[in-house]
Formats: sequence, structure tokens, C-alpha cells
Amino acid sequence: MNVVVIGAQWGDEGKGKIVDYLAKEAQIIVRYSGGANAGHTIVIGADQYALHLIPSGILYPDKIVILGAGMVIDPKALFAELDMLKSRGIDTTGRVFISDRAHIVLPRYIEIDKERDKARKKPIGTTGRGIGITYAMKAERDSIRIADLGWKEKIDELEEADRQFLAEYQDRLQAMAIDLTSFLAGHKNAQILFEGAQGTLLDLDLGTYPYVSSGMSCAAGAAIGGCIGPRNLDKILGVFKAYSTRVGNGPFPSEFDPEGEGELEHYVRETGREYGVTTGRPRRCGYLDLVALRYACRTNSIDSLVMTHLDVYDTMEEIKACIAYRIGDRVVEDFPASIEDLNDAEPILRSFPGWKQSLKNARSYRDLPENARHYVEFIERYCETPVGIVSVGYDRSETIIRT
Ligand code: 2SA
Ligand code: GDP
Ligand code: MG
Repeated sequence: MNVVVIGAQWGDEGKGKIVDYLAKEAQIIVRYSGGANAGHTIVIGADQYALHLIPSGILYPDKIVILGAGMVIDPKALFAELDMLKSRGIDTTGRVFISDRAHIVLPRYIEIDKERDKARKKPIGTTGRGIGITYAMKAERDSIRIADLGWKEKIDELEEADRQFLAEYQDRLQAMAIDLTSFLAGHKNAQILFEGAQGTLLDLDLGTYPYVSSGMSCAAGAAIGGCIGPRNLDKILGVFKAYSTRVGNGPFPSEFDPEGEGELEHYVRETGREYGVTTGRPRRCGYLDLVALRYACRTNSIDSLVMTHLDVYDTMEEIKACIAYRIGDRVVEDFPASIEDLNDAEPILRSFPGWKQSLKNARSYRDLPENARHYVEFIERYCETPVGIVSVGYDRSETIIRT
């Protein structure tokens, strides 16, 4: 069975933790979008890893991991990450591959990304990793793919500094390059896990454009970025938090209001450790937005939801979730495309009683207190999608599979 794991909100839902957990049963893990903007955290006991380019799954000694065609790869960041893993005792030799169709981030794209975002009247708040510029060059058909590294005529067109940069990494990149379509066709019986980056609402097409990243965070991106046909994707899992976060600018209808909910925001940020894994920026926090989550279920054909960070609400008396928006005199239950509508949207909140006890040791769904199950089941009904996994802590072991 081939499983896709996507972010169903604005990223940082805990995809890294969940992909690592599910990777146990898989043989191949393919990251299909984004670049070193992503930060995927995995915690195993006292060890914490932050991955940016390498698929979560690398921590198991026997898994093959592949950087897919939909990715934009900064070679400097890639080899720094491989060095980091090596220094921490993770042997990656011979099991990290790159699709020969993946695109390369050049140093000057990183500079342009930073300058352009600063010059914007309303900055997007990019991570400054050259992501948008590389995807723009790709769309403009001026980018360099891994497969192009040996294409002398093409490389000769580049500026001297770019050629020097590529020459430094060329041999190592070529040694890792594969034809991903044929590789996967040759592993027909393998279980493949497709790992998304960022989240649906940061997807270039489905997200809150222009306040999005430039890759395909959606489930459909797994087929394109994973060089496999869409009918080969058997199951789509959408990861979401018990609340919402967003890092960077752009509309966020259910964001906690600093006047009145500032304390709640502080509590959620500190309890949930809501700081950017790549940039260290504090993440904006808010109520769970069910309008947005149902939109993610519909646009991604999510078969099953994975709820994370439920433990962050352990001490709360009352929990709220956004069930509709009030935009002017309209009540809206469908996620709008208009940024003006999203900026004007006032969340209509529904209240749920808290459970006021620690969930940390819960290992089966029945271990969860009734009020926690009530919250989970309301979400399922609203989204018309089951919640199959509940995460009650950042550690690999703090995971409940609902049977
Ligand atoms: P970019 O750099 O062009 O992709 O930025 C465009 C928008 O996409 C957002 N973005 C992210 N949002 C959440 N998490 C991401 N990864 C890091 C993390 C973020 C960090 O795991 O914490 O460390 O700041 C990520 N990557 C991109 C970005 O904030 C812009 O809003
Ligand atoms: P990703 O980008 O979706 O992989 O998520 P990040 O790694 O950027 O951010 C998720 C953060 O939440 C990390 O610090 C994880 O260790 C942590 N985390 C994941 N699942 C849970 C959970 O169920 N509870 C808590 N408290 N933290 C979690
Ligand atoms: Mg992240």
C-alpha cells in the first residue's frame, strides 16, 4: 500500500513525527515537494532531529529515502544535513537518492528571495531559502535539474559563480541521482510513503495565494513530485493540530486575538513549542479552523485524518474551534479564495468542555477521556472524515492508532 502524508493546515502539523512513525512499516520514503524551507521534527527519547530536505524515515537504518522531482534542492544544505546525520551516528550511505528531475537551488536565488521579499509592500515572510525563485525559474524553464548537471551546453550558459558552485557538488549529486519512475516501478511490492512539505493552505494552487509557498503541498503533488501515476496512491492521510498555527504573513481567520486571547496564544506557543524549525520564528497561533480543515479534506481526498498536539489542551477548562466565518453579513462555511474575505472573516466559535488531565500516557483511543473523544468525534462529523491516529506528545511513542 502506498500512503501519502500531507499537512492539512499551514504546515508544522507534525508530519515529521507521523512519517517517522509510519516509516516503520514502509521500505521507501519519498519527499515530494518543497526544499530546505521545511523543518520536520522527530523526537525519540532524548534525541531530537530537525530534517529539512532528507525524508523523515532516514532514522531507521534500513529505509531507502528519496528526494522527489517536485523538490527544489540546495546542495549545500543537503550535504550539511547528511553530515549532521553522520555526526549523530545515522549511516546514510547508499540509501539516499535524488530524482534526476529535481531542481537545484543556486546561491543567487537565495539572495534574490531575501531581497524580493524585503522589497514587497506586504512581505510574504518567506524562509529566505530561495524556494519561490527556484520554482519561478523552473516555470520559466531556466532552472537546472539534477539530470542537467552533465549537459555541458546548458551549464556553459550559466554565470561563472553558478558553474563553480555546481562543480563543487556535481559528482556527489550525480552519484545519488536516479530515474524515480523506473526505480519505483522496479519496487512494485515495496510499501512507499510519500511525505509532503508545508500544508494545504500553503500550496501554490490551493492555499491562501499569494501568501503561500511555491511547491505542491497537496496530495496530488505526491503523484507529480513522486514521478508516479495518481492511481498508485492508495491512501491519503491529512495531519492537523488540535489548534492552528501559521508562520509568515497572510490571512489566518481563527488567529488568537492579542487583545483578550494573548495569554492563550502565549500558553499554546510555549506548551506546543511553536517556533519555526528552520528560522526560529515564533509561530502565530489560533483556534482549530474546521472550515479550513474540511476544505483540506475535500481538496486532497483525505481518507483519514491524523490529529496531533491534543495534549497541548490538557489543562484547559474550555476549548473552542471555528465552525464558520462571519464575513460582513454573510455566514460562510466554505473556505474562500479571496484574501480580502479571509482578512475580514470573523471566526464563529463552538465551545467544548476540556478534559483537565494529562493525555501523555494514553496509548489507545479508549484511554482518552470522554471530553477529548467528544472533541475528536465532532471534528470527524464536521469534516466527514475519520480521525485514524491521535498524537498526544512529540515523542515517537506518544501515538494512538485507532482500531
Ligand atoms: P517560502 O520560504 O517561500 O517557502 O515561504 C513562503 C511561505 O511559506 C511558509 N513556510 C512555512 N510555514 C511553516 N513551516 C515551514 N517550515 C519551517 C518550520 C518554518 C520556519 O518547520 O518551522 O522555520 O520558519 C515553512 N516553510 C515555508 C513561510 O513562512 C511563508 O509564509
Ligand atoms: P512538520 O513540519 O509538520 O513536520 O512539523 P514541525 O516539526 O515543524 O513542528 C511540529 C512540532 O510539534 C515539533 O516540535 C514536534 O516535535 C511537535 N509535535 C509533533 N506532534 C506532537 C504532539 O502530538 N504533541 C506535542 N506536544 N508536540 C508534537
Ligand atoms: Mg515544520
